[in-house]
Amino acid sequence: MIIVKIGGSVLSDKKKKFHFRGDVVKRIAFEISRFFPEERFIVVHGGGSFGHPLAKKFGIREGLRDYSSRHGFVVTHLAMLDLASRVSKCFLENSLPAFPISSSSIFVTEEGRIIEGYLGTVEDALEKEFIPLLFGDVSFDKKKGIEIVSGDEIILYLSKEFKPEKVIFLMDVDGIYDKFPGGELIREIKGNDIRTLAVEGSAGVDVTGGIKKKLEVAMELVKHVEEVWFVNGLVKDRLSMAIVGNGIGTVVLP
Ligand code: IP8
Repeated sequence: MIIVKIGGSVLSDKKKKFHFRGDVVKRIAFEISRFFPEERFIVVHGGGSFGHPLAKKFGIREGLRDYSSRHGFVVTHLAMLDLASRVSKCFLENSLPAFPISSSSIFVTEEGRIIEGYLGTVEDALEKEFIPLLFGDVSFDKKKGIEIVSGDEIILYLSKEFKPEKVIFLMDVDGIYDKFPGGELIREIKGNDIRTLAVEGSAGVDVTGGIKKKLEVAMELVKHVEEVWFVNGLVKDRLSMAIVGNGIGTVVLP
């Protein structure tokens, strides 16, 4: 099994509200169609310019406070459903049955970390040769009432449960740099060496931590996964190359 994260910065220009790169997502789906169904996939996508600006506007991460936060919770979820439906249609156009599953319906968080998950629907979808399509979403949270559950947190949870051979993060740059901007691309790094890197931020609005959070997740992921790839999802064939194992990007190894 391979888990692919389509980063929000690949799906959309995070600086433009409700921006969607349909052509890019169709091409990503096409690349996956070369390997499916012989290889099983779970696809997770980020919030991009659909989820993050709304989560920020309504202060979702500040927890449940008043009617406005409830309103914002619904509006943010609806925007993510809209995005997931667009992604799913791009997959269908490539004859891939990507079935959207709302993360808010199957995960419960505590301060944004998943503490309970119902994976029966994901398992059923996999068993029946669908591609489960999950996405960063709002969540009901044990401590704060409401929160955001990021796609990266979802990938961590799924990887602990399903132990995929690979997790591939699609981003809008070629991989992880030792310094950004201006540094060198790191081709290979061990999970434990990640803490030596000084990487900051992400472009546009990102309420769930950007590249720094991704690296923390990668450190944790290599305890359950053999290879974690970071490749450029905007460049044709980078995903395919990572799938076959000779990718251009950064591979994090245990
Ligand atoms: O882009 C965040 O998911 P991420 C989802 O994977 C929302 O961190 C709703 C902002």
